[in-house]
Amino acid sequence: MQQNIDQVWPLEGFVQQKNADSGLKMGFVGLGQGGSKITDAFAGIKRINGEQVYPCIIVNSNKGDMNDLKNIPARFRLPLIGYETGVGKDPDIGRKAFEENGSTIFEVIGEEMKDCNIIFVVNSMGGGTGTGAVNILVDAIADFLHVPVAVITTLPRPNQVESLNAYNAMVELAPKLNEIRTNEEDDNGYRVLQSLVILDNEKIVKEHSEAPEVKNLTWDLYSNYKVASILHEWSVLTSLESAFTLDAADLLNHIILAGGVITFAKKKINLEEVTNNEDLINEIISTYKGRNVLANGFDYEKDMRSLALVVVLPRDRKDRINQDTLEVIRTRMKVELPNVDVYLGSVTYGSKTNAIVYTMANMGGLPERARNLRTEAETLKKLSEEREKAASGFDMGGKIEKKQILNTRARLTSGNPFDQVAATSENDSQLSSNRNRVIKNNPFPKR
Ligand SMILES: Nc1nc2c(ncn2[C@@H]2O[C@H](COP(=O)(O)OP(=O)(O)OP(=O)(O)O)[C@@H](O)[C@H]2O)c(=O)[nH]1
Ligand SMILES: [Mg+2]
Repeated sequence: MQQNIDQVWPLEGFVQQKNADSGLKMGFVGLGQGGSKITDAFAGIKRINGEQVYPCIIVNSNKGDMNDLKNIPARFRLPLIGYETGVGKDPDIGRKAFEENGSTIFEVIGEEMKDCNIIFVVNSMGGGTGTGAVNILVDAIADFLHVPVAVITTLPRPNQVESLNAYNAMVELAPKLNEIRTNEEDDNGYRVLQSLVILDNEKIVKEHSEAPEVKNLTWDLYSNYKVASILHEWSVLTSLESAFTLDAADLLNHIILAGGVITFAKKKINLEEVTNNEDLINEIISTYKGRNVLANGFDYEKDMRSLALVVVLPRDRKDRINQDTLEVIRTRMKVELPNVDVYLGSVTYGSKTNAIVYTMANMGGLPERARNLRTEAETLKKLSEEREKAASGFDMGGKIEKKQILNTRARLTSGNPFDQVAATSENDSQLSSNRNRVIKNNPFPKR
């Protein structure tokens, strides 16, 4: 597999290893502009021969917005016909646009993704297209395609219109994580939404502007490559041979398809610096609590249900972690997180010095920003109403009475002098027909 995305985003060296493959068969459907751009990053993940690893489709109203995409083939850029000028940040119109065009879109998704382990619907909350379409597409895939469906979404930076749109769509989406519907054919239950990955744009923009992790990339592309690379690296990790594997089925059944919010953490440990085994174990265990670049404010103690942890070790130093070490880690984590199921694995790669620790957790609760979204939307709405009330406005006061100074002669003479001039019987009828014509074209309603 290629070692970078779009020649700009480096992936970890193990993706190039012999036999490295994508252990998770994932499909991505991007809705609206943000959703399309994130999906484009997944479409940039290629095999050595240039073939795309994951099937990707995007849907958008505005054709101009599709021009920035680098990787999605033209036949998988599906337009919302009838809404070419966009939907103007109105999710109700976005939903309608998707419903009217849904039949073709759903057919293409079915053809391309029916064999996937999971389909990710990808959108950015806040606008009209992605925000309006996300819930109906999740329902449609869950109910009619019978392929597990998850969502990757972004929360907007606080903004009166976008925060409210985002909140209303999240209120509909998040409960689907707990919702089990019954399949009429076999009476079996299925979960509507398997998992939810949240990117908090406010956090990402802030950190990116203060201390960029990668230079020469704008915050949006940075966040898109970040989520695409971490999911892909996990997918490859599950395919690598090892004595202590965490395979794709474990990851799917216990983390990704378990009805929760998914969080990721990744840490590099320089084994030349961390020589003591106890220190190494501490470093590994603390990974999940570390810097989570996508979103923060998770309550790990209260909300974590299950955790996958894989240590990637330099081949020459693979003895640093053996089955015993993994059990020490498991025991220690049991103390720290008593009710959490922990799935451990370890693989090797060609690096000389660095170990990489990956964690993926299934959480039974939302990150802080999402939990506070209602308050945020309400506060912004109130502020805007107050601002409107306090604004100078456009009221210039009532009209000033103007005293008419009347000409004496006019006052003495009554009636229309022209009427009087035209007072022959012939002219009379002509005048009245003219007047009728003028009145017919009058824009103001008759009183
Ligand atoms: N993380 C991330 N967020 C993005 C990206 N592009 C746009 N956004 C954010 O997504 C939010 C919604 O904007 P869009 O995705 O353009 O909205 P849309 O779904 O196309 O809806 P309309 O334009 O109203 O039809 C905004 O808050 C953007 O800042 C991106 O590439 N990455
Ligand atoms: Mg748009």
